[in-house]
Amino acid sequence: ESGENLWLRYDKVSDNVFDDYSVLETLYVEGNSPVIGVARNELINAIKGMTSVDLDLSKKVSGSSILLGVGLNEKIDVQGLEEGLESCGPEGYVIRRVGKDKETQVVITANTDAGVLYGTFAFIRMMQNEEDISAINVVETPKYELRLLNHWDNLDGTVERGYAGHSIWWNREKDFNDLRDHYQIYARANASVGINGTVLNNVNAAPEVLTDEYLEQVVRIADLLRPYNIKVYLSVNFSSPAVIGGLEDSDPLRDEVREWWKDKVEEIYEEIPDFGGFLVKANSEGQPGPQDYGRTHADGANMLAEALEPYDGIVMWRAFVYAPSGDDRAKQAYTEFVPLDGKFHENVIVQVKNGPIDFQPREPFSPVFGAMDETSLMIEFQITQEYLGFSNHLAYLATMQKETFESDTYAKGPGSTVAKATDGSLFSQKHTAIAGVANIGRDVNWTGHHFAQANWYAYGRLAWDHTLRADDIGKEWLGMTFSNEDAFVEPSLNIMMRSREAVVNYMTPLGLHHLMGWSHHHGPEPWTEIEGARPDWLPKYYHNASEDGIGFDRSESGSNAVVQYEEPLASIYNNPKTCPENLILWFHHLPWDYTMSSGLSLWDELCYHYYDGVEEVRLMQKKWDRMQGLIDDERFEHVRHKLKIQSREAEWWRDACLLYFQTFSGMPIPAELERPVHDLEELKKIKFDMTHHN
Ligand code: BDP
Repeated sequence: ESGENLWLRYDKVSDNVFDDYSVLETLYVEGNSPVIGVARNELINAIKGMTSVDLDLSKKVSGSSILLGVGLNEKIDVQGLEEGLESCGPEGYVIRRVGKDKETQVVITANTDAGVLYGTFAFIRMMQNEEDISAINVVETPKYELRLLNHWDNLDGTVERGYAGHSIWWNREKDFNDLRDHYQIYARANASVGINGTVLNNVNAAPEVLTDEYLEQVVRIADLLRPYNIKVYLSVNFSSPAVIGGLEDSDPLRDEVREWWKDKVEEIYEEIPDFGGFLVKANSEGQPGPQDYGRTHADGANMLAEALEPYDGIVMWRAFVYAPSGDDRAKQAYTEFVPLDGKFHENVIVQVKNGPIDFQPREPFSPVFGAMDETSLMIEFQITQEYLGFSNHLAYLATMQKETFESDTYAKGPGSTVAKATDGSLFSQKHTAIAGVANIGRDVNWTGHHFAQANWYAYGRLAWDHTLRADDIGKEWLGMTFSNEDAFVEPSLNIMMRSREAVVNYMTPLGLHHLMGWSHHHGPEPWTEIEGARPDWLPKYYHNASEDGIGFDRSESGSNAVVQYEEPLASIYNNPKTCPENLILWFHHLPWDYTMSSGLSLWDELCYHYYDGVEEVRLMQKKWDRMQGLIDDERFEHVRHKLKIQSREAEWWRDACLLYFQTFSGMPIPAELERPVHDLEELKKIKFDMTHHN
């Protein structure tokens, strides 16, 4: 039980549904493209695993059968099929069941082979979850057109912020063909949730990825993923023309540079006709970009867009920009990008992190959402847990992503959620897209922590449909990955659903952020001082703790970041009395004795949150221990072990932050709470060694 097969295990279904499921005996397939082939094989294997039935491939529609393919509406007269197909778009699907018992048909159809593939996986998922399939009538359309994973994989095989081993893509030890089976699991897993694109290398991109040596590998990967409807994309380094092309510079307005990109793009499309396009991190954290030549982000993005345009390629241009000398870091993406609204070519999508700073356990949504109505904007989430305990902590991220999706930007009045501001329903975007920074590595279970697989899964499900509920997705995943038994699913889901808030509480409650260790970002270091370091990379920049109080004043008396939000949000955030308390120290610097809505002082409230976080993890441990025997021992023990680490680290976080902040507040930890188990001076000496955690 290594976990390698993710949620695609296809174990035998229970007696409750067995009879109904095993009625389906024949399979009629329309079409024979590689994509349809994948759908067909998946269905055959899944049904075999779940019901032991070997589906008979039939050349005509007869008996109790499953029908799969494009254009079935012309073969079989089923009410509602036409309408479904008219509304489900290029990658959506329609599933209908007609007839009964031995004369029943399940029709899985779509406008394209890709839609059929997704419909097939959806049908399999229903069976994995033992749903009632006696009267299926489903029409589904994905909310975003491009649903991507971003791998932050380096060409030397390491993974930036990867906690599940080395890169699956850039690996010299093994021959591509030896990894084929493993890659196929990756491809199936993505197809099963509808992910249709993957960026193969780190946003901190090595220019060499565009040289023959590496492009060969890209071609191999593209060929392998194509039948699963997954396109490959590359992160590119803006200085590539100079570094690998030998040009004098990479000025986007110079003809020679533009030609170089056009030639490079042509070269790529010769080998990969459906290549997706480029992802670019420019003029951000030391990466080169158009501003090196006095040009704008739009100049840079448009140059690449022009090169890609003849092939329908896309540029995803990141808005993750900030400079140490500038204004409040939280304001900088908005300040730089909003004035460029309307200046980007149609095949450029500006990729914006969910929050204004950087993937913290809790941030408000980035104010860029809703503020650029003439630009295609996409949201970027981080699935890898850089700031949420690496692969050691169980933190189910769907609840966090839902929080962002459902945040109201008020861009076009109430109800203008971040989801709507990015999925094309509020603004007429040329393209809609979403990206998640992958948590995948070469660990046998792919993600280090068995429960981190849920974050890959849930991201994909939400990318398909952001209106799905986090608990429903969690339940699906548990059922497919471990067991459908209530005795297991209920408590385990409960653990998942409380996990993210637990992390927020023991790490950064009440809107605190970026208190983590210098550079590696693991563990608490609110005290860090590093000579000559960028101030905006140090926790003190964010928490501002002093004898006067704690928090970042982003109200109008401070950095005034609040005005980047639409009214009434700007006013709500501006006033500590109306600001949601879970973000209060994000927007305000408040005295230690400030009275919170609970009636407690800010200091006491902070203490209770930190202690709560630790208690929550202990509760998660207790709940998990009861799962023994309900699933296999191997995965049970693995998770148990990880929870122990999480519990210890939660205590470490709590003690470190509270003992450190106490040096300013001078106030006691409330009497009924247990005493810290660490000494501040001891904790300050801990030097985290990355090598043990990668
Ligand atoms: C930060 C990471 C850094 C990434 C950067 C990014 O610490 O490794 O390169 O985000 O998104 O959170 O570009």
